[in-house]
Amino acid sequence: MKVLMTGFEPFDGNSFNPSWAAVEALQAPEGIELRKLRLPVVYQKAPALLVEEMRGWVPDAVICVGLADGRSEITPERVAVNAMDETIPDNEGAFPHGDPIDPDGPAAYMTRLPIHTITQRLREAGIPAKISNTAGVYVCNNLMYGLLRAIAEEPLFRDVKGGFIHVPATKEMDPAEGVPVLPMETLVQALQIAVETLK
Ligand code: PCA
Repeated sequence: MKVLMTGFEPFDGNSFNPSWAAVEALQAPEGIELRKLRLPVVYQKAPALLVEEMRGWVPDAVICVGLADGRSEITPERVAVNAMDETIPDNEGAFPHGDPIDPDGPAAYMTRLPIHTITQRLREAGIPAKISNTAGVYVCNNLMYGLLRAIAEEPLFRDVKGGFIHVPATKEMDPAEGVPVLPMETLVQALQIAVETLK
């Protein structure tokens, strides 16, 4: 089974993004061929780079990972919405205020990952986890929307399982006081479990 995993470069003044660090540290579970892609926090580029990689390799599954600073659990995302509206610009200065990702696209796309099973297995392993009902309105949501649109529209990707998982901050990024953190090993273990759930 071929699985593509992505994480993000740092953004918003941070010098570290645990999403990419966790993906980078992940070992391919038995029977899984794993490819990893580090994506820029840029609305226009992240989904395009992902879809380009998918066209070249056609994975069976795609798990995109991003940081959700302030969350205390691993949160598999249920839905991507057709909006860009964060209070900070992306890493190239794009700063949309409520614009649609795709003016002709549907309001939302639902995940194609088994998020209930993933969440349950994470909890069984003692990892704090919860399904999230919003991936936000920033570059992570934008990437998830682009991924699910490609799966919905391109016949090549018809059977691809795909979706997004947000992870909490870790101490390596030196978060502001009071921001919940999980150990980096826990993030890596959580992604391992998520990938194994797809087998
Ligand atoms: N988190 C941001 C973008 C990149 C990342 O790791 C988000 O949640 O949109």
